[in-house]
Amino acid sequence: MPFRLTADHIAEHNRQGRDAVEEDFEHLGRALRRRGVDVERLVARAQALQVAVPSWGLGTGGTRFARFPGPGEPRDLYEKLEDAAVVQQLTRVTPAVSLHIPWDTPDDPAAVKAFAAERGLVFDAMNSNTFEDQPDQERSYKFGSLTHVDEAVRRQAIAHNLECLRLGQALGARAHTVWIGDGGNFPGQVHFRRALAWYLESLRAIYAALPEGWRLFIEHKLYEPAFYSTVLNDWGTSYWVVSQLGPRAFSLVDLGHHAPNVNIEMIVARLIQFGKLAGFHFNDSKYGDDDLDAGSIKPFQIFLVFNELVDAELEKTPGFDPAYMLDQSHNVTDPAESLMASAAELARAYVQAHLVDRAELAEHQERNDALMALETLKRAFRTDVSPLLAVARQRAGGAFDPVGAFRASGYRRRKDAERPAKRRTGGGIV
Ligand code: LRH
Ligand code: MN
Repeated sequence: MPFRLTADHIAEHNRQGRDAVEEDFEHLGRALRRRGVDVERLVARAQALQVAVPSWGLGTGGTRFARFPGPGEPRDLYEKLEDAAVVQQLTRVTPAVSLHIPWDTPDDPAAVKAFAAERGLVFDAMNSNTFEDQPDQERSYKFGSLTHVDEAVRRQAIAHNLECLRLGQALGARAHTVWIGDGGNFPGQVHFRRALAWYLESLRAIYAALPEGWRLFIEHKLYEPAFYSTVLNDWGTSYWVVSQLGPRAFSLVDLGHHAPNVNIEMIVARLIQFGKLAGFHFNDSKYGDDDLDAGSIKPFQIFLVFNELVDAELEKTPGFDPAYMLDQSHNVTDPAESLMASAAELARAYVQAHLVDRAELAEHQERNDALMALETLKRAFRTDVSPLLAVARQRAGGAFDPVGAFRASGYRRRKDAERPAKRRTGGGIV
């Protein structure tokens, strides 16, 4: 029988850390009470956060130079779901998995759905892939897909997206994300206006096939794999397209898809105000689309993004229902550990954003007191909410310290014994 992490493993590890966490939690509770904040309200917020993990993030990622697989790698969709279940068991904020097709095409959707459900998992947004050619593919995507000059290639790419919708329906998903790498490497290679017109025309065909109750997410990206022009290059173009498509189309923000130093939290505020925010692919980056662990490079930026999200949440902004997903490439860490740490960083930023005294902030903004306005945000960001995040996880059946409990269980070592490396099936960012 494949090894499975049990509640006993988690309880055993929690026992070791209980006294310290509870002491810190009491202390934090007292400090917050002095600020007029009820720590239990924040525990409930921490437990309410739901983040989807990317199926392609459960195996070791790589770069164009190399990929160095780790021990006990998941070798197929079922083993990826096993690992995703462990991430959920320990963090209690990642009950959904986002599949990438054809990297993780379910051989038997009903069986995969049951396998996932038995492990407390559901399926989040589907992801299509027309940025690489499949062995049996008739026409190449070398020069584009949904915006290719050849209508037959565009039709082939549309058909692939419709197949993703069909698979997603069988799995119980309710959203579909389209990211394409279409663009050019040299001036003159792509006609900017015609390419965008073909993009909209192709997306209209996908939008028209959306199942009842589904949402369509489109994901912009400044560059890569195209290095001169990208058809869906920025949030403005994305907003125009989703406005043309209709009420069930939204713009998804991948934090790594912007030029350095772009004010992403302001883009988030815009898309919220325009009622067109799909949600996020959370990760972090130093230079380009590095797909590093969320909160590992710019934790203040993730806090400022959640500050905009919580502001809208508290104002009960109509139609505000963002989908939170991680989209990372784990090249040098254990993928499960990175996903657990990243999910915890999102919960931290979300709870800290709920710590912002918004009445005080509004006063400082009214009085143009820039310093005190910033100080009001920084006070929340400086608050170490680790004890309440740990208690929130433990009360929900998870671990005070997910990575610690994961390592203590020997899960990866045991999987290494169970999963003799075989030729890797299923893709992922290489
Ligand atoms: C593109 C992207 C997109 C996924 C891919 C794996 O950079 O962010 O969301 O399809 O990564
Ligand atoms: Mn992404």
